[in-house]
Amino acid sequence: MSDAATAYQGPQRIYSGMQPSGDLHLGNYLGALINWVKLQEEWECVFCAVDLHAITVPQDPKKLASQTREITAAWLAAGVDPDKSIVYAQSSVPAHSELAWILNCTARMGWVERMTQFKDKAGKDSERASVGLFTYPVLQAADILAFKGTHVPVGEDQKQHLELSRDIADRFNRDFDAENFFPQPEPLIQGPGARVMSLKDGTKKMSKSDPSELSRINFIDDADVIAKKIKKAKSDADALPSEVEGLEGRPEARNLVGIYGALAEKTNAEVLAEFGGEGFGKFKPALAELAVEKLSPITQKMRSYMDDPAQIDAVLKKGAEKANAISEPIIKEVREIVGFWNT
Ligand code: AQP
Repeated sequence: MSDAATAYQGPQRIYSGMQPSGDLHLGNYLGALINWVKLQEEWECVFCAVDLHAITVPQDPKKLASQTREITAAWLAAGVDPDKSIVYAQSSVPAHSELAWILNCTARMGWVERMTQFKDKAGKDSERASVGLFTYPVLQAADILAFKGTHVPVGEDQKQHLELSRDIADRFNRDFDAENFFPQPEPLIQGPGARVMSLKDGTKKMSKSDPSELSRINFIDDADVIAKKIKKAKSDADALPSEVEGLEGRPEARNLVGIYGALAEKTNAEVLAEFGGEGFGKFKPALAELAVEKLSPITQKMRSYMDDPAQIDAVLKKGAEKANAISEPIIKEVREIVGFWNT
């Protein structure tokens, strides 16, 4: 931990978010959500459906609100408890947009230009990408800092964005002579599911925006679909090794073993102790059975939450009230620090 992080004296608070931009997948679950559920037992937690982030790429206005309800339903079904954690939609809390603008004036072009996720998402046609997609990581910094979030549970793909958030917090504190006003948020990248890869290519992360449905397991997939996707997952011709070192240079095998381990809460070594020497013909059905066993109860609960949108709306409304109550005084202080008139 850096000196700046240890010098921050405010309360410790977990902050994290997910985009309501499509079906939640196994990567989102194992990389982030599973940890959220555990962390809420010990920490003050704030979890946000980041719909402002979602519109950095085109979204169907007729579907966005229901996508926000759906992701909330998935969280509740997975065990996020709105009596323990604050659960809300980003667009219902004005602090995000206001602080994002201020931090856009703190962040440096060179820092944001280095972000690899923009390069990946914008692809070759970056001239046509939205400005919002470019400044996405600054909004992410604003999300966390509007709540003075100190710890951020995310998958490994978000590591670079978190480093930027730390730089922005530090720069703001120094530019405005506001020592330790913002904490430097620490990433919490935990567990064997921190980097779940595509089922079709073990070198690419599992992602909502992958055009191939077979590349990911979605929360809403039923047992047959899960089994089919695992059966069709890319693997190789060799048997599984007995030692972890034997996964070297076998990205698909490593990924499937890692998924099994994350679902079973076992290390790769423990999984290989059980399956070393077996071929994929035996391992894949065992993985499919485990995935169905773990995901089906969540999917069922999620569907029943989705049948009651008023209940989800009530959770989001209450969450927005609590979120505004935390973020408004922080933004008021930011305005004073920046020197705006009539703060
Ligand atoms: N493959 C993954 N392995 C582990 N964790 C992952 N996360 C995402 N993919 C993986 C984690 O899930 C959380 C929410 O992510 P998000 O919804 O904000 O968006 P994302 O990271 O951009 O997810 P996708 O699926 O990859 O969406 P697209 O395709 O739109 O870019 C984060 O904590 C993330 O680390």
